[in-house]
Amino acid sequence: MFNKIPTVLRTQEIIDKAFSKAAKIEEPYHPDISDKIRKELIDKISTIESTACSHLDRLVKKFPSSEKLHPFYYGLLDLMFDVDKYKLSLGKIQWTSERIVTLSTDYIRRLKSEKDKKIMNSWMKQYYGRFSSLIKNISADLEFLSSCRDYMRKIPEIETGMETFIIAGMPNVGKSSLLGMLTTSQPKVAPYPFTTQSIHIGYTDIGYYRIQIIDTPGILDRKMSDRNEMEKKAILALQKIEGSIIFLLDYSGSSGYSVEQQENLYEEVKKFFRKKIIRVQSKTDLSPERVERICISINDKSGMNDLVSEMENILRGSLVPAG
Ligand SMILES: Nc1nc2c(ncn2[C@@H]2O[C@H](COP(=O)(O)OP(=O)(O)OP(=O)(O)O)[C@@H](O)[C@H]2O)c(=O)[nH]1
Ligand SMILES: [Mg+2]
Repeated sequence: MFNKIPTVLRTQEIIDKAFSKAAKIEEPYHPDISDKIRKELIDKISTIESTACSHLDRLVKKFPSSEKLHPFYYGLLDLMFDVDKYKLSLGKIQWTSERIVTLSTDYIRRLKSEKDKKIMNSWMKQYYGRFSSLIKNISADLEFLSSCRDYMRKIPEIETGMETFIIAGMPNVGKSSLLGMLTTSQPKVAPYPFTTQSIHIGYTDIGYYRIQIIDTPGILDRKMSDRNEMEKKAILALQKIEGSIIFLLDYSGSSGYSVEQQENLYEEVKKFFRKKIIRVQSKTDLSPERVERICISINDKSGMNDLVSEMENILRGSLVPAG
């Protein structure tokens, strides 16, 4: 979605592009010199209008409108810049495009009923000036939208309509190994705003369902109180994704985190996300004592069927109204 936003030309670039196209217009031979000039000037105005307006209209069309954004994306955008300012800037761009059409129509109409070459040329000069100042008026908006675009393109593309499982747990408990086990192809990797980490997204089918699994290294593996405000909000955006959480607990001691630390994080994730959570004990080849109902080991590939059928139960349940 965000990859389709075109490069935002700046004020001077739009003016240069429009004027240089207009400069190339030349009427072929015409018996009447003032007819020739008139035709030429009218063509120039139409060219300037269409060059500028097609760029501005494309911006308005291709920048996602904030009302239609999924709350996940809205949350992340709102962190970075004022969404009201974003709306206002797009509105100004659209208004300017409409003004350029009106201005051009007006000058074309004046030229049509004029015979005097000098007057025609002076109108043309006036048109150039008024067109330029309309464009210069949106300088700051173009600048602003251009930086929005740079930011938006870095936001990970999550399929907001797809059933999703988010893998959480302390570092080193086996999250990435599990993602690799559950999904077939290489996961997509995308930097996550305001965190030092990237998220990894994989896809697979469970029963009839196409699902998305998100591995969140460095994101859901630390206490929220250790986070700054921006990080907290960026993490909270994940809450807006419909889905459930697979929480890995490593009782083998090999992750370097105590059971207590892991339970604390579990409580926090539960509180923050209020989503269904599947507790899964990992690395059971190292510590065979089963504590959780679902136990897996990546090394001896055990327990995957149990986990997958639990995921399927949740998927089925999500289609049945609660209660
Ligand atoms: N013995 C054993 N080792 C495992 C198992 N699952 C993962 N590991 C090992 O545990 C280590 C950490 O696994 P990762 O999958 O990278 O863990 P992670 O939770 O993604 O770690 P971070 O991304 O750092 O948070 C790796 O050396 C894995 O090979 C398992 O089932 N059994
Ligand atoms: Mg990992």
